Amino acid sequence: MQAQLNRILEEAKSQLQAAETLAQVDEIRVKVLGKKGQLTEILRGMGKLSPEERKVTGQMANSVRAEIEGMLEEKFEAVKKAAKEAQFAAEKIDVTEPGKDINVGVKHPVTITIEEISKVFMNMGFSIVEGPEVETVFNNFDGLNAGPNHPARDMTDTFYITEDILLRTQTSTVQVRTLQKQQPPIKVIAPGRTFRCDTPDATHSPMFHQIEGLVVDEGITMADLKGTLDSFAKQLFGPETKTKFRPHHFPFTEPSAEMDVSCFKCGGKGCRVCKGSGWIEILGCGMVHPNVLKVGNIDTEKYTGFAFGIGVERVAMLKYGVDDIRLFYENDMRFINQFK
Ligand code: 2NL
Repeated sequence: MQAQLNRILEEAKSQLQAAETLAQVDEIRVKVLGKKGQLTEILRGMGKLSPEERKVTGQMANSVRAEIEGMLEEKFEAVKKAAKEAQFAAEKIDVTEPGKDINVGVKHPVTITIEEISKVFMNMGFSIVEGPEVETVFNNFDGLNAGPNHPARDMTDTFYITEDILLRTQTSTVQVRTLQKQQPPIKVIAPGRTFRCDTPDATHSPMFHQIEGLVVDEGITMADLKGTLDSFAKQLFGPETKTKFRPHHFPFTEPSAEMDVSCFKCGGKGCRVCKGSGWIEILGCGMVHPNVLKVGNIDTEKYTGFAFGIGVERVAMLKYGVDDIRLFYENDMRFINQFK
């Protein structure tokens, strides 16, 4: 029986040494000290022994039990401590580790161009006005002196929603609203999205952006128009830039003109950007037609004005050397990220 006790002790010792988890330690406790444990069985069987044997074996059993209990306690604490250390190690935060890169967006080239153009005009005292993309036929055509038979009203050029409602084909609609709301002096630019029923190709898109400008005050002349737009061209394309005005026709201005700038790439000698001519067409402009001023009940004897319209994508394509307008709308990040 004493040999058995020794075996139990040695076995418990070696098993406890190998144990790694609380569950394993407890399993050993149950196996040795549990109700049907090895040691419990021996103590139970001691009744059959002679009093002397019982005394010696009892003492030994008690000391073995004490030793095993001590070892269990010790191992229990050790395993608990190891588990805690492992948890701390796993949860350790390295505050010196570099952070993950945040993917910050970039401005779209059309946005950059609108902001650049707007800044030039804001520095010259213009305010920015905005209006809806879904508009009345009146604000888009009649109010701009484009009579009932004007070709631009054609279904093939304009997205009509109903007979009286359409997607604006130019941002002049915002200026018609301004004329109706406000008496002169008026000095505004209207940037925004515009829509025309075009099949997309390298230079056409059914949705594009415009910035239109409008100035109305006493004594405004063609000289104000030329001075303002020449200064704008020099600020956007560089101080060496020259401008020239070619006669043109728009229903909402009289006289009307288109403004060309000397090529910012070759300086006017002729290159691929200006197609050899040395000049690049940049905007349409003119003196506001009296019929348009009348829409805002503005006294056409007292007040005159000038207006202009700039195609944003066209300017962006020229400035950044983009040869296909569709690239602006595909949102391929390899394209967009080049304008950081
Ligand atoms: C172009 C031509 C132009 C205007 C827009 C305008 C607005 C009012 C009154 C008179 Cl409220 N005119 N806008 C005038 C001339 C030309 O745009 O080719 N744009 C890309």
